[in-house]
Amino acid sequence: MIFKQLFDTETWTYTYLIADPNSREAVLIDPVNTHIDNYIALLDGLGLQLKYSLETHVHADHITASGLLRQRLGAQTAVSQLCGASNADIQIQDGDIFEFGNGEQLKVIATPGHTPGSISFLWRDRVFTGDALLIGGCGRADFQGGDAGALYDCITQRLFTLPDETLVYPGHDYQGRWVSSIIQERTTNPRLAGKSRAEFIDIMGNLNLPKPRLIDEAVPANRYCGLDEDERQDAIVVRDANVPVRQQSTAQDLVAAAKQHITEVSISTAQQLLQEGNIVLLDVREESEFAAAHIDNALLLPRGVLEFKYGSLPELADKSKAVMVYCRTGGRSALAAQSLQTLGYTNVLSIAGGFEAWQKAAV
Ligand SMILES: N[C@@H](CCC(=O)N[C@@H](CS)C(=O)NCC(=O)O)C(=O)O
Ligand SMILES: [Fe+2]
Repeated sequence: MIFKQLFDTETWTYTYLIADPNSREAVLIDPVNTHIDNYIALLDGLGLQLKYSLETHVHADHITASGLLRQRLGAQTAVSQLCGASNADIQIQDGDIFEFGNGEQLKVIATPGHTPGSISFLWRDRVFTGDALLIGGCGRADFQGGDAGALYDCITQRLFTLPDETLVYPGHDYQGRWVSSIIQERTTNPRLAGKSRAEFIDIMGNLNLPKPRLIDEAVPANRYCGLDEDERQDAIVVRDANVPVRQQSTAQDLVAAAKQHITEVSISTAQQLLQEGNIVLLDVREESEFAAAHIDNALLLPRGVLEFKYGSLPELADKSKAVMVYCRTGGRSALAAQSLQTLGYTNVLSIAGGFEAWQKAAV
């Protein structure tokens, strides 16, 4: 078998690659977005096909690469159903088994407490514990719905009951350690060895750790497999079983193709057209983006529901009237403009560079 433990020096995160050298099928556990190109090069170099990108939980300290791995390699993304990450391909439950290669199995053990959706994966003689059980420690339980009592229960009842020699591979280590074992943690982990549930809860309540640096950015992004708002909308991978994944269209390909069929206008032209009036301005971003800030007099029509909701806007009743669309950077609006043309609108424009360019021009 192929097994690699990878480390992200920025966030002290471990990522694991497991692969079957015969079938060439591979699995990644907890990939980090900044390493996407390294993963692709590694998989390519070893001639591997990524089947699953698995998460031990919704991370607070780094952004997952799973959405990018889905887009670029066609991997299936999976995270616990308790994580609120509804666009992951697989919503994991306790006891689920991921099969890959020639009969290889990764078994899911629910290990809540660091977060409600935290899970561990058991493969052969190894357990990947995410941030439930760390080497000589454990994940904190003071944010993201953490629960120290639940953490104590699952570590003592589900992890410490695995065979003594089971190797423990954690989601992080902040002191350069790589691997431990169940017997080592059960007998020497200072937060757990010989500690009662109440003592553990007390220890966990007094860690006084600062918030992870990236928490406000990472948690929302990880609920969408690590994709930002624009990428989520544009993350359309056309899957055709007859075409190898690497040759299939990516969101960028689809946007580039749409731009061949629509008319883009610069910010200054857009400003001028709005001043002249008699043009419908459509914001095709998500409601939350629109609520944060938008161009005056724009109407909200998110790209994802455009075909279903355009009929409810009286301003769009006349299909010969000029319509100008924008999004954050011009990708979604290119696709939206093309959709409007397909729906029969004859005079559609898309603002190049989107709202970001609009705001820059206003400074
Ligand atoms: N300093 C780190 C924070 C690290 C952190 O809080 N890590 C979490 C896991 S997401 C944890 O449970 N740490 C346990 C500990 O530090 O004892 C950062 O800013 O990212
Ligand atoms: Fe974590």
